[in-house]
Amino acid sequence: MSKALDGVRILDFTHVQSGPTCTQLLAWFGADVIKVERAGAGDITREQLRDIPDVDSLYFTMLNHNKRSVTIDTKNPEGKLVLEALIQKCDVLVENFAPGALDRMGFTWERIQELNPRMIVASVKGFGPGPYEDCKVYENVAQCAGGAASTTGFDDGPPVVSGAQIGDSGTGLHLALGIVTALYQRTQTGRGQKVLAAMQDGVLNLCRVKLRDQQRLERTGTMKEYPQYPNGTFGEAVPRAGNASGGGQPGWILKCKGWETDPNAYIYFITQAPVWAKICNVIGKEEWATDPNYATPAARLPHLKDIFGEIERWTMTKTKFEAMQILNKYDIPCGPILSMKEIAEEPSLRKTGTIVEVDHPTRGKYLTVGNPIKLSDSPTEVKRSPLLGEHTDEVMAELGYSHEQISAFRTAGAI
Ligand code: CAO
Repeated sequence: MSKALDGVRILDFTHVQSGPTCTQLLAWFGADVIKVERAGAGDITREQLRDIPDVDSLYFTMLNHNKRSVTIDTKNPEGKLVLEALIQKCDVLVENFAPGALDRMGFTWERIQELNPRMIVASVKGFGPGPYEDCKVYENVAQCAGGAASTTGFDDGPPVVSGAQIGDSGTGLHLALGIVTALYQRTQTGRGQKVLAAMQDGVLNLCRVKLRDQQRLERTGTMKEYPQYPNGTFGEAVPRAGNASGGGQPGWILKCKGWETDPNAYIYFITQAPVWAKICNVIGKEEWATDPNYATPAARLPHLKDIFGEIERWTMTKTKFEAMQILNKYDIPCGPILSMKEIAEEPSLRKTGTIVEVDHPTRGKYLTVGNPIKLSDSPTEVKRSPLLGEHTDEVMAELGYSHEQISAFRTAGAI
């Protein structure tokens, strides 16, 4: 079966997490992704957080499926020649080097355009143009600079970063969309273009509702769905909302049976207005359905703490899965707090390919997250990540170099 991005060739100059997540997605959609790495070392994540000595780490393998790896020294004059040949042959160059690194290699936008005017040059940077544009950035820096950390956590504690890699993988997703959009525009203009996804921008895009709340706070001085209402105080900026629901449907995380020993025996419970009467029935507080202090969403807001306390008395008598089963019968929105162990063992996620077992020649079998985006006409087959330089000869031959030329490049230290 054909793939959505069949025929698209990507020169993948990415490393660590943000860029590799982007090119992995493109590879899953069928693009030929040629990862250029430094000879001898490769992407730094190959050796980071290793669980097996001398074997590519899970950090690397889980971010670089379906790619080919070539090793080129891009600072070697002959290495530059090979890179030029690749630029001429590829549709997209994706990179997430520190600001200016590509220019320092001699591959400015102008030079790349000279070599291939159809080339799309896609970059992840920490910040867009402005005071911080020259800064190196990692995940948590982006979460802090993009508004996620100041709005995450509890009111009486410090800012908190999320386990979701919204700075790295989130920006990789944004960049992937930019690339396919630029590829589409190229079908009409014939020209390449620059695509930039700044990590601060990506995180802020995902924190859009908090900028909404900043303006609501400035206008009204309060936000009734926040736990600070009605007894706490609001300052000038959006506060940390604990586990409050981001929208107009109040929610909170509640203890379930076993919470004393199991750190994940909790459920997220949403007191959605249309099912309020059903919630009252389930928890045995039928009178709340008609009591004017509880009957409407507005009347409930000042009592949310008590309401969740009462619901929790009920959830503590059930496991999170029992509670989920009962509540779903009544269409009451809720979600169990799943541990990574439970997710890894969940059969339905294996069935859909969201969790995949992959075999690797030196590591053996391991689990990974498959393509979360399912296309009916372009199914994803997750293939193991490449060994360092595994495809150097193959790609050099495709570029038209003879056996002798490849040997000469190798002797010169270019590849
Ligand atoms: N051959 C020769 N040199 C190579 C090479 C190759 N194949 N590949 C890379 N290099 C060189 C680069 O040219 C650069 O050299 P100069 O500094 O002399 O120009 C150097 O390797 C290292 O690049 P770097 O500065 O990007 O790497 P770093 O480890 O110091 O920084 C990071 C890493 C992630 C902080 C930085 O790349 C960055 O800020 N990237 C943009 C934001 C981003 O993507 N962050 C998310 C990372 S995931 O958490």
